[in-house]
Amino acid sequence: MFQRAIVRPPTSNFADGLTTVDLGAPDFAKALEEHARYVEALERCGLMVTRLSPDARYPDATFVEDTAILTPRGAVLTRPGAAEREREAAAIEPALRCFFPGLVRIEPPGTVDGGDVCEAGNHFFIGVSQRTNAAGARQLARHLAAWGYTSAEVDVREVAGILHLKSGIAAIDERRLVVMEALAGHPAFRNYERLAVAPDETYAANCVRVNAALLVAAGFPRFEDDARRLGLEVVVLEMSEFRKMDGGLSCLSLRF
Ligand code: CIR
Repeated sequence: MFQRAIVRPPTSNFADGLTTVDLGAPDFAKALEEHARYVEALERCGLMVTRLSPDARYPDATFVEDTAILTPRGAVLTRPGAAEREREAAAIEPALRCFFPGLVRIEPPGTVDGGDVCEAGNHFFIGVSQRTNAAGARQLARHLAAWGYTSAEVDVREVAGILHLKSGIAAIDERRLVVMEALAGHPAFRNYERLAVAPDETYAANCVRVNAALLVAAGFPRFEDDARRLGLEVVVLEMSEFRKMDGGLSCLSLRF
C-alpha cells in the first residue's frame, strides 16, 4: 500500500524539455489540467500528495519519477542520464530527505533514471537504456541487495519505441506484469503472469498500480478492456500533453 506521493506540476517552459516523439508541442494549459486530474486521482486512491513548486530551470522536472527510487526499506537519489536533467536530483533532494533521511545516491560514472526501475514486490527490474548505464544499474542493484531486495537487469537499448524500461512494462503486483509485446518473451519475466500490450498500444503499458486502483492512459481501448479484467478499479487519465514530451503516467509521481 502506498501512503504518499510527490509531484511537481509542469512549468510554463515545459515544451523546452527533451522529447524523441513527433507529436507537436504540448499545450501548457492543457498539461496543467491533465496534471491536476492526475493528482486528484492519486488523492482518491488515498495518497497524501506533496506538491513541489514548478521549477523553470528544468523543463522536464515534472517527471519526478526519474530522480529517485523509493522503497519501504530505503531510498536512492538517482543521477539522471540526460545531461539536461542531471541537476534535477539535487533540486528534489531536500524534499526527499524529509521522508528518507538515510537517502543514498548513484555516483558517477553511474547514471539511473527512475523510469528504468520497476518494483514487483521484493524484486526489481532495472532497465539498461539510453539513460541508465551499466555502472548505474550495478550501483542500484547493490543498494537494493543491501536492503534485502533482488533485482535483474533488462537491456532495452535495442527495443524500438521506448525511452525507459517502464515505457514498456508495469508491475500489477509481485506476480503479474503488463508487458509490451516486444518484451513479453524476455527471460527476466519468465516466472510472471504477463498481460501483453499490442504494438499499436505500447504507450498504454506505462500504467500505474496505486493501492486498489490501476491508472491507465486514455485512448487505448483494447488495453483498457484487458485492464478491467484484472480485478482493480481502472482509472482512465488523459495524458496527451505529457506523451508529447515522452512522459507517461508513472513519471509524474514518486509513490511511497
Ligand atoms: C525526458 O526525456 O527525460 C522527459 N522528456 C520524459 C521523461 C519521462 N520519464 C519517465 O518515463 N519516467
